[in-house]
Amino acid sequence: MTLIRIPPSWYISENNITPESAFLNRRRFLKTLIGAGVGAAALSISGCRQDTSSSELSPTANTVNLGSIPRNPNFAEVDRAMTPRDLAARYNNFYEFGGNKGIWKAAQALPTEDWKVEVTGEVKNPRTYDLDDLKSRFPIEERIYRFRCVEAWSMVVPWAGFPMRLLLADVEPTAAAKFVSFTSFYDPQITTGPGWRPNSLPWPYTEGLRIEEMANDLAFFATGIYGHTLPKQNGAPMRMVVPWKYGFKGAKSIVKIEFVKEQPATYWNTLIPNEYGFEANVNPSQPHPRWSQASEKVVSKGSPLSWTRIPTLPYNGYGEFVANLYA
Ligand SMILES: Nc1nc2c(c(=O)[nH]1)N[C@H]1C(S)=C(S)[C@@H](COP(=O)(O)O)O[C@H]1N2
Ligand SMILES: [Mo]
Repeated sequence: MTLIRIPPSWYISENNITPESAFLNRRRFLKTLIGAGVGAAALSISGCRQDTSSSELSPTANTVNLGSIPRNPNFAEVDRAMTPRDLAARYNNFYEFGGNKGIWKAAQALPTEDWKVEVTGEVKNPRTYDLDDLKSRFPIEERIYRFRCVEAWSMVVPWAGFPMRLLLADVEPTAAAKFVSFTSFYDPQITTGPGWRPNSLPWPYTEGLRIEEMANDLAFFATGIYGHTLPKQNGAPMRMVVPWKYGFKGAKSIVKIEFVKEQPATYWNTLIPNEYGFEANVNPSQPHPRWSQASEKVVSKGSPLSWTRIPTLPYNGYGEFVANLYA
């Protein structure tokens, strides 16, 4: 049972972060951890050995070095320090694998082999991409983006991937397509996070954008981070990154992209609509109903968690790229 023990420092150091999952009750939570432990134990037997020099499982163990990736000069740096790789790999939100930040071991149960991404709905060329298709059609670049969670912590992360507009051009939405719905991997046998009772939470995790938002150059599909393929806990093998919006808009481990006529239902907006809007642009002057969004904690060290508090920027500092979408 040692595998299910998540270092207590991750709980203690978090006591002044108000989590999105505050509504999840304690008993569900414990049950979740037990379920997660089974997944982690199974993994350590099947054993992926990349990057592990000792017997200790590392949070980046399942990743592969991507070699040299061109860095997009428009997003080559930001006005704050890069988050350490190990912290971004250990401090996560991925509720499919548990209701706290320490889910990286549980997330190793995510099966990423033979991954497929289905693109469907209002498009001229519906397609199902496998990872080789994605790699050959969409050249990978690196972008350093600020990353702001609605809970008021933030990071600076070097993503590898491709702009969503390239996929748009490949599938050609019809004139009827006004919104896009993104669906994350979900299998109740594997994703052992909160809500194990059928229908207790709106799984699978879904997110949505207006089609103009998806076409914006900033909107990105990440397939890597820190020069390596994504760790499972960060949303392998492909996740959304929309840096002018709160982090929950960036659905992980995408299996389906559907072009639709109406605004689609999304996970957090379905659960608590008055706290998690569909648009969810980073906005320091619009407080969350339970806390201020005027400033943020740039996390800089993991255990115990430490951070610098700085003012939050409108659109997370990306107004020059996206403000025109909301004029
Ligand atoms: N499928 C899925 N995607 C998700 C989440 C989740 O729980 N499930 N959490 C979101 C939230 S709240 C945040 S802040 C980011 C966290 O991404 P990171 O763990 O890579 O930093 O992922 C987002 N994408
Ligand atoms: Mo978040």
